[in-house]
Amino acid sequence: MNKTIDLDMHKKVDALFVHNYYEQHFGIMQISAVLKQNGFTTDIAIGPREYIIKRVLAQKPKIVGFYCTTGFHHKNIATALEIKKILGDKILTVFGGPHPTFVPEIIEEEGVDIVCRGEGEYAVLELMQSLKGGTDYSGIKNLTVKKDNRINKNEIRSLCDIELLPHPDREIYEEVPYIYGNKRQEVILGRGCPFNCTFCSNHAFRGLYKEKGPYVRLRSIPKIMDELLDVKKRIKPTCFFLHDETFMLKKEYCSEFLRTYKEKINLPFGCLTRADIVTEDLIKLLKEAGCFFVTLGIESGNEKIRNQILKKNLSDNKILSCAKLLHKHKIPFSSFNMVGLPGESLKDVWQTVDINMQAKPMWAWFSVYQTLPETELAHYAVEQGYLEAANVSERDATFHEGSILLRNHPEGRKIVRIKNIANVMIKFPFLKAFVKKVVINLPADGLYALIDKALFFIFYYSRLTYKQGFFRTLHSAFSVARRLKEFS
Ligand code: B12
Ligand code: SF4
Repeated sequence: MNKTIDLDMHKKVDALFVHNYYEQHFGIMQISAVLKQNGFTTDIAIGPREYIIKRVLAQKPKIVGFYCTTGFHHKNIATALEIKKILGDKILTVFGGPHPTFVPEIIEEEGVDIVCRGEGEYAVLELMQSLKGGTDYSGIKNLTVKKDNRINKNEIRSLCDIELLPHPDREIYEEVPYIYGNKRQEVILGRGCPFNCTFCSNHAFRGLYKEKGPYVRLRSIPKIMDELLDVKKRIKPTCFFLHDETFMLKKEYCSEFLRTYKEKINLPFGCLTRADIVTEDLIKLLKEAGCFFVTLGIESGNEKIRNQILKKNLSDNKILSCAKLLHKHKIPFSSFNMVGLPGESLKDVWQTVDINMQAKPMWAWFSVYQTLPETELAHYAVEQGYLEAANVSERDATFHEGSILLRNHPEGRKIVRIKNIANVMIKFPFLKAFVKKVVINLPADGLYALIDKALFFIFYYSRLTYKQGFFRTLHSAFSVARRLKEFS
């Protein structure tokens, strides 16, 4: 990409947003839609630090807004500091997303002017209106504001009525062709999840929003259809992916959604679910509506870890019967699994491989567990002495490679090797004995990581980029790999 031409293309804007991965981001698309509805201009910059700084200088926004998940915050804070060093008071750096929500103390960092805790649509709108009108913005709800050497931490506002929000602003990605023109378009039907899994931020979000309105919300089906029809017309995707964790929980809503989707949209779609909410009737409905892929969480093969430590509340039986039904109705699926959980032994990790060998997913997604701030499992890891409290938000490797928790584990390297070769064993179970005896004792870590990536492309990525053709899929995979490298 020629960055000079690229920069010339980008006009002056009111708000410029930044995030660190190469996928659509709903939080930013939603904030941008509300800003545009109110007459403000927005854009997005994705790329290495120098590129983001050039874009800020070229587009002269009033605010630069960073979406931040835990682990990526250091890089964003460093970029913000560089921007502040050049532009000083001419710009405000605003941080939002899960990390600033749970660690608002990042406001003390030199480059950070404002932190947004929780939902950002109306907080950012009020901020922009205040900047336009020249009024004081230090008391806006959800914002923690550093101004005139003082820090104002404001209260959390009520949860917004998502039915009243405009459709997410997909146009913000117009200059990022791989995202905007992606043949697989992402969709979110609602917000929130009612479960209490200890490793996930959902219970922490629910705590933040206590008495601020219903946490689990779904948009009306006509509103969603209106959005999808519009996307279908303008972007011409070959499939959709529904990112909601639990839209199938409400049986009536779900049946009505699937029936209307088939009638009005009629494109293949993938979705997430939990094994314990899937019934045979529901699977039939999914199949009829065009579902080509399902992802479900197994997390750990050890039932005690899964239910007592992770509080997943899901039995082996439920997982295996759900897998059986999906195979019966020919809906391919993938599973989410974690290794390196606090207190987990090598034997427990083998159990996770075993349950996947029985369930036979098309792809078993294995990642190394990373602690998330304000989650029950992170508190447990600290209480049990597996981790210093100060390290909960720190990362010394990506979730593919390792974690601070695993660093001190006597079998840490072997656990990562099992993670990297797990899918080979799931596809070719006869290799398990050989892997267990020989392969995990050989220090060929680079090779195992390569095998993991190659299989990921063949079994998983090609399916998720449904019907894009081999070369486009290959191109997409390389674009993502190249971009990820830029951020590492
Ligand atoms: C879809 C999704 C993804 C997608 C797309 C990301 C996205 N956000 O769209 C993909 C697959 C890429 C992804 C990747 C990852 N994800 Co993810 N993801 C989600 C999920 C399920 C939904 C996000 C979403 O769209 N929510 C709906 C929108 C409307 O809400 P929102 O994003 O929170 O945005 C609102 C506010 O946060 C705020 N806001 C957001 N951005 C900004 C920016 C500014 C400037 C301001 C002011 C406000 C603001 O306003 C928004 C509107 O109200 C969430 C779960 C969740 N409950 O949020 C996890 C979640 C965000 N993911 C999580 C994680 C851990 C990851 C990964 C690290 C996983 C991994 N192992 O790779 C990567 C990190 C990627 C990265 N580089 O940051 C964690 C983050 C926890 C944390 N403390 O950081 C979450 C919370 C799930 C969990 N396990 O608890 N993810
Ligand atoms: S079911 Fe999924 S989204 Fe819901 S709390 Fe558990 S891990 Fe989080």
